[in-house]
Amino acid sequence: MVEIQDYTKALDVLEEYSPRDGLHVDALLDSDKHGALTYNDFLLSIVLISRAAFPASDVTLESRVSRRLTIKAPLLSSPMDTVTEHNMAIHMALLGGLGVIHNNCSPDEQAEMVRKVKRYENGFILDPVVLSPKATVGDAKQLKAKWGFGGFPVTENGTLHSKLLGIVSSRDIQFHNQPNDLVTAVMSTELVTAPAGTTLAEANDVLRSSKKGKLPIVDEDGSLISLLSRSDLTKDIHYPLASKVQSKQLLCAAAVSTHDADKIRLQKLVDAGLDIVVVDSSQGHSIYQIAMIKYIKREFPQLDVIAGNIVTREQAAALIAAGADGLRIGMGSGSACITQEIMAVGRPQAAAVRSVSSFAARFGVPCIADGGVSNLGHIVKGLALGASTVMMGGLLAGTTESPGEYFVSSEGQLAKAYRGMGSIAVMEGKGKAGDNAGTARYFSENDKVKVAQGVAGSVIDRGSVTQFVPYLVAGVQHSLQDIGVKSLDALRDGVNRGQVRFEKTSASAMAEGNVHGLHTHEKKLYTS
Ligand code: NAD
Ligand code: CPR
Repeated sequence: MVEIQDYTKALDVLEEYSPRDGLHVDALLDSDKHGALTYNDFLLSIVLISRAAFPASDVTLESRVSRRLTIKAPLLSSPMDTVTEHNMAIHMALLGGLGVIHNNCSPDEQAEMVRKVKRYENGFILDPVVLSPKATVGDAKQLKAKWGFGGFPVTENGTLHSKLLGIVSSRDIQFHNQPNDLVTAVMSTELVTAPAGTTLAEANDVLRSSKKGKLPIVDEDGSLISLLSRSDLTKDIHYPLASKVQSKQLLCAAAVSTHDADKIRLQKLVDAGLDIVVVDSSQGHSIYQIAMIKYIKREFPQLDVIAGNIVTREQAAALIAAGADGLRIGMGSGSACITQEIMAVGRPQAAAVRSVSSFAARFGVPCIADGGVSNLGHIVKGLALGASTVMMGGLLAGTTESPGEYFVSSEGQLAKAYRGMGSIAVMEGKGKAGDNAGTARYFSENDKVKVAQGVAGSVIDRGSVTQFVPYLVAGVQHSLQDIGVKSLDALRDGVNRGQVRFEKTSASAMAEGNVHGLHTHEKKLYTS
């Protein structure tokens, strides 16, 4: 029998129900009731935020990566030697995210990578590579190979703030087969320049109309004070989300360990222009890490420090008290990780993210949900639980921009190496291809027996991050559109106020939520 005849009363009748359908996030993550959960154990279910119509492209994903620095796409690549070197860091930053350069290399090599990221895109290039009139064509070719760009100004003293004599462009040297000839023999001397004080917009106009590749900015004596590059202009158009600092250089992050020797490494990274340092350890709550955070805050107050890895409020409190500007959450959740199996420590990632990030939020300290992300939905879940950004290793290791070469796997698929940073291969200093070309990390070298916390393996080809990351960004935007929120702040607010609800899933519910019952299917995730 129908109890209520008047269907227009449906919304009024709904008000009689309390609590609302679905679970509040804290009820979902009540470990007394449900145990500790991870991403696959729940779904965002009932969305009570009213759905004003707006396109997914209206959703902004701007989020803080550390106390002082904000990025437009909340996605980070992990400081692992099969994931993030300069090429990945440059592309992650161009696409609005951030790559953290690994430290399984010499301090000089790591600093060189930081330098490459910082030099990659500039508004005004304040420290351009400058040649002296005594430099040869061979020198210019070597510099082009090293930096990946050509177009070097030549000044009287071979330095900035010295009289500009000409510019050696890539075309000037490309087919010049006399490497010992001086650059002055091939450089262009008919230069279009702009005076000191020119604004970026004015300088861009001059570059556009001059059709030249580079625009030197000179003072009244004709001395070079900075440079503007045409290729940087087009990068601005292609990469509207790019993560930049005020100088318009790309944002750059790199990892250091808690070992004392890494203080020298850090100085080199800072000299190369580092913006964010990630103190990398499997167990962040240690006297070593606390000492390192305090040292960095004292010696490099301009640098934001991300500390970790941690999974509990207690660990978070210790690192926040030491001065951490951001926290990295995840112990044992990584795809190449055997920490939980071998060490019996860790925490399911959803429980860890909620617990740490809700505590850290009270101090305005943003958190990174690191590890265990194997699909787009996991990114949304990490963000919904309170993380400001999400860090990925395995998901990005198969992209063109990760270090290492593709190879054909025994199953005939294109693949790349991926390995945990506490795997035997890394501890023994094996190169990424399994050779001995790597640099042994500074582990507990006194230990006679090396105990692995991760494995070495491979992941399949994922194409370029220039397609993959925009797919992840668009996917998160669509998810937030479904939820009915236009920003990550609104998402977190909706979750905390119980407007965005959750549902705990079961194994059979998960099976239902995935493709099932089809004879065959192709799982194509995106087109671009
Ligand atoms: P670590 O450098 O933090 O620790 C290695 C050893 O050195 C430990 O025994 C530690 O106590 C010791 N140590 C650290 N600082 C010291 C100091 N100043 N003086 C004396 N001894 C010191 O490296 P790790 O924790 O073994 O991690 C190695 C890598 O593997 C990292 O990249 C880490 O992110 C990764 N990892 C991550 C997880 C995870 O769950 N997130 C788990 C395992 C490994
Ligand atoms: P996935 O994105 O591959 O799931 O996880 C990446 C994260 O795994 C890294 O950012 C790091 O925190 C963690 N990790 C790296 N090496 C590890 C080892 Cl040897 N053991 C456990 N976790 C590791």
